[in-house]
Amino acid sequence: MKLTEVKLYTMEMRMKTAFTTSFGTMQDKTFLLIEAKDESGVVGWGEGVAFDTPWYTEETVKTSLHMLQDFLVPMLIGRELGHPDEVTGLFQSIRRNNMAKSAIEGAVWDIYAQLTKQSLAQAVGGTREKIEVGISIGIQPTVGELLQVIAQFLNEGYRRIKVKIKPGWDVHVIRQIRARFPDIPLMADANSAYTIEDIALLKQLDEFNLMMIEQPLAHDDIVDHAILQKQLKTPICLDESITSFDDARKAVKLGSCGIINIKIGRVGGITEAKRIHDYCEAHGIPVWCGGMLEAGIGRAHNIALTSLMNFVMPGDTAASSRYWYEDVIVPEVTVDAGYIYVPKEIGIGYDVNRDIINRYAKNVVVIK
Ligand code: OSB
Ligand code: MG
Repeated sequence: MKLTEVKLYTMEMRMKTAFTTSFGTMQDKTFLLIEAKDESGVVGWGEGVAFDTPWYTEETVKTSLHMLQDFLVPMLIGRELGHPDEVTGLFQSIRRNNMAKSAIEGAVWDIYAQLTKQSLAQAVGGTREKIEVGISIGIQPTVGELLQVIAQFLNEGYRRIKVKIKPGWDVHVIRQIRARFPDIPLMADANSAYTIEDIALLKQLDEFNLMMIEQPLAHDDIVDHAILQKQLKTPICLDESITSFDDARKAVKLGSCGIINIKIGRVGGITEAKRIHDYCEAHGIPVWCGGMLEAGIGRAHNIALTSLMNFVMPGDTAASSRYWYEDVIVPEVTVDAGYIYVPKEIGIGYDVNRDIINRYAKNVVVIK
């Protein structure tokens, strides 16, 4: 495998509805698509999951573009690669910038799957035929509206409801959800909105039988989370705090969480995501696949990863139509009775729709 040309598309697509978390609201989504060509002519696709603001992590679309254009892609072009796992090693000399790394690494995995005539799921070692799907619901203007949105997604078959919380939108909201839906699989994601001073408040969430509380404390913390976890019955799930295999290993050792949300972009690629998956499997830590409001290519990569056996809890990778009027892949991702069927076709298992990509691409950079 040897890359000869890489195209970086800056996409601008408007989501059907705004998505609000404790850190802000997003609706017009800017993101990168990566088209990488191998010397044999095979084309692989990757998606950058950085947002245009550095709210979730420090990366943005522009920092990703800079890293890819000036450092990461030039390291790969013209270099013989035996396996996509080698990309992570090559990128070790570059600090962090995990979403930029992952965008091109995903395209290399796609090429590798095609060259070896496997589906991407098979190439990563996944064996599930279908994966369980949950939904992540942003903060709504009123609790009444939130209850309506939850009812609608339950009706569409989603198997787990995740709601976003923040100070002032937490215990009373969860109480009303539980009053209306006493038995649904329910969890809350704070996106780092609390501090260790909030232990008393967070302990109040224990009475609602949540599957987990996701990332209550600082985005880079595992120490306070370990202190908090000792005082909570509800498992903590770490998202932002896990940016690598070593982060996961240390968090598990410290007891900072009972569950890990794996996002390919946050940890720097599929290879690192698999390592975290395997470590957690060996240590009895359930994992699930988080989402970054992806378009179809990122969604397809998430589906392939989630076909690994320790993805035992429903993920956030919902149907394309939950986010987009039209997706960049054909067919779009659909959810059937709460499951996505893992494609068996060679590569990502969806066709890329170039008309749509060209329509929403605001800029294209070609690197040879
Ligand atoms: O914390 O998981 C998160 C969306 C944007 C940034 C961070 C998060 C999320 C979500 C939605 O929860 C996931 C999705 O539906 O793709
Ligand atoms: Mg999260």
